[in-house]
Amino acid sequence: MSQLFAPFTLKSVTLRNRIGVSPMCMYSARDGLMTDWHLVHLGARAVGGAGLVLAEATAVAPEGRITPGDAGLWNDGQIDPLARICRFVVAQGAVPGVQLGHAGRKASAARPWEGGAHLASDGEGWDIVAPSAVAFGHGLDRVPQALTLEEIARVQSDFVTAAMRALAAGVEWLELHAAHGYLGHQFLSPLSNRRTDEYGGDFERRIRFVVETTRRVRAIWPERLPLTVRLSCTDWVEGGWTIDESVELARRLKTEGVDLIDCSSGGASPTAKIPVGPGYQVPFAARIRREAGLATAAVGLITEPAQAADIIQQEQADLVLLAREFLRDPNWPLRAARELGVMPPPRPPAPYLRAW
Ligand code: XEN
Repeated sequence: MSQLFAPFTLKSVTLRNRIGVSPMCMYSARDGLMTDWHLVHLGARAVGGAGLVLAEATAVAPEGRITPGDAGLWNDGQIDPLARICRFVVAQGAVPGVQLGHAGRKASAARPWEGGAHLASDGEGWDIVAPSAVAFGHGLDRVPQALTLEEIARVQSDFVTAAMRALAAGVEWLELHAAHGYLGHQFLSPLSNRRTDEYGGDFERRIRFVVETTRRVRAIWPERLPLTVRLSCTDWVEGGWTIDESVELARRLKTEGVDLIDCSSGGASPTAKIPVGPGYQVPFAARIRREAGLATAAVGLITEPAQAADIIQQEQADLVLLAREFLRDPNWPLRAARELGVMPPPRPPAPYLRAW
């Protein structure tokens, strides 16, 4: 049988297969509250057979939202809408997860379909913060305020409190977002981190924010539940964050109790030349898995059932996370099982049985 449909156990959580829904921003929340849109978006993919359903980058503080439409977990009122989604996802046989994030200098932007540029703080936007007062550029041109040490500690506390709310909502798989040029990644990358204190400079100092935040979250996140970190494994820019650094960071995160690295790339620089193609980030997942001895998830232009099955078969990653392909086909896992001839085929929900 294709190993793509073999169960995967991480801590006390077992996924029915190796297929996850990658966290995808919907920009459709109101005041950080997930809406019916999120229930249908995430619920449909649980119905479609995904093993893991990860909700989008969810802001730990209002100023950490990418856009005014981002989901959040910065207040207790935001627990219930997420809890409703978790209950539905579990009822479909999938595991519900959430990605916690802070956008840093990429915050306060218009939704992509409204242009994606920074919103002014005297309009719909808000003041933005980052490791250093360096703008991203290309429409995200506002210069962020460099975080003080007190403010860094405050953001880390926000991650902890948001994680506690996720737990209260019934989330069983927690991912910390340290990729795609958002706050955690902004600390890691020399392109965005120009600090001269203990949070910037050499590798040890640039990783401090992510390592400390992870340690503080792991301290309250139950040992029985997986904690994962998404990394941009390279900036694809000379002088930027590298795959070698990602391997070493993964080793450190393993000792902090991280269970899996979700291996993406890019997002730190608008001028990066990224060789986008089928499975282009898979080699990062393979290297970290092999050299850091940690489970990995592969993501990025994984679209074909045979391609996904190969990644798992060749032990390049423990999981595949699909993003845009899941938008095209919420039933991708059921279709993949049929194409791969998986026996016995996974059962769709009873009301859909006659279509499969
Ligand atoms: C390098 C960008 C990867 C794709 N995106 C990721 C997002 C939102 C915008 C698009 C994220 O991680 N929240």
